Amino acid sequence: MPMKRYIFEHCSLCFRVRMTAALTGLALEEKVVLDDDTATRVSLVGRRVIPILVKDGGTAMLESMDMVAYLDAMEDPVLTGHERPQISAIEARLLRTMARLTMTRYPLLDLPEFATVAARDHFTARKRKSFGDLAELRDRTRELLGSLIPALNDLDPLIENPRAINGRLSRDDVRILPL
Ligand SMILES: N[C@@H](CCC(=O)N[C@@H](CS)C(=O)NCC(=O)O)C(=O)O
Repeated sequence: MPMKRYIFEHCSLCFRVRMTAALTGLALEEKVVLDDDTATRVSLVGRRVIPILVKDGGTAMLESMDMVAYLDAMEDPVLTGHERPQISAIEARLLRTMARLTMTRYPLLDLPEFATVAARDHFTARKRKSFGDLAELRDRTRELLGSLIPALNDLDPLIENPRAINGRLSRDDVRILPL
């Protein structure tokens, strides 16, 4: 059984896996799961989670950074640079503040995980439950962008090189670029 990743295109954790596969040149099969398709994920790993990497032989991985480490170690590693704790700290701040900007917009996009009306409605209902009225949040874009700026300002001087945040490609690039 060839290696296969199960993803949502909008999901930044899923992008970590895509990005690492692209950087390492590994050809993985890809399946974009519909948002309301819980059954596929439950049948693979017993619960509704994404990304999932099914390795050669059929064992499934559930943690995106474990998948990144696994894929990078398969042939010639590319994520060889050092990591900095400041980058993970900014990642956590960005994740907290950006969801109200991003999650409210994803269902407006033509993404394969929303290929059916039921899948798009499912996502919208899930996010409404977590964040409240999505259109109302979109109306607050200026204010929400303002709350993102301090973390971006702190990130800016930490970027050592436009091609690699710490000067040489590292797992920190996989943490930050998808965001
Ligand atoms: N620690 C896990 C977290 C995975 C996770 O939280 N995935 C979210 C999507 S970003 C999820 O599965 N949400 C439930 C769902 O979408 O059904 C990882 O890094 O891979």
